[in-house]
Amino acid sequence: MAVEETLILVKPDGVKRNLVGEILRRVEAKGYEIADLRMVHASRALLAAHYEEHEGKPFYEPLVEFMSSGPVVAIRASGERVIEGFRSLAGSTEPTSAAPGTIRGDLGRDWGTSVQQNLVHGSDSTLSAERELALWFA
Ligand code: IDP
Ligand code: MG
Repeated sequence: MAVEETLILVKPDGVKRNLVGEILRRVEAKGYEIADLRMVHASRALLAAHYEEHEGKPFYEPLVEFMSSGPVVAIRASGERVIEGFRSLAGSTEPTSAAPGTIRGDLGRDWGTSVQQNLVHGSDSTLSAERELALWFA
């Protein structure tokens, strides 16, 4: 297995709740390397490109709105199977039912905004990782 890179985002809820350090801690504790990191107040254009697969879905507009509501922290993480590994650390999409031990399961819940505020994003494939890293670390 080759060393991979993935894009992790600490979403605006994670930044507002001062969980950047806790999330980075979990990534580092797992043994992944933080290869690059920046804080970004994302433009609509960047978010539209990032979430292009979700365009037209009912949650798309509110999601883009939420993601532009404050700064996010973009992280280039690297390591053996880090794409799958970070998705596992993050937990399933819905924070209320995400497994304990995961970022979303331990730190997130339903804030009345159904699923949307789930603290982190992680690329879901090598293709997405390449595409997303190019967007956020242009
Ligand atoms: P993922 O982040 O676990 O890969 P995706 O299905 O790719 O989940 O959805 C992207 C993001 O869109 C989610 O992380 C969440 O913030 C938001 N989202 C997904 N499904 C819903 C929904 O049904 N309602 C509101 N927001 C949603
Ligand atoms: Mg996704």
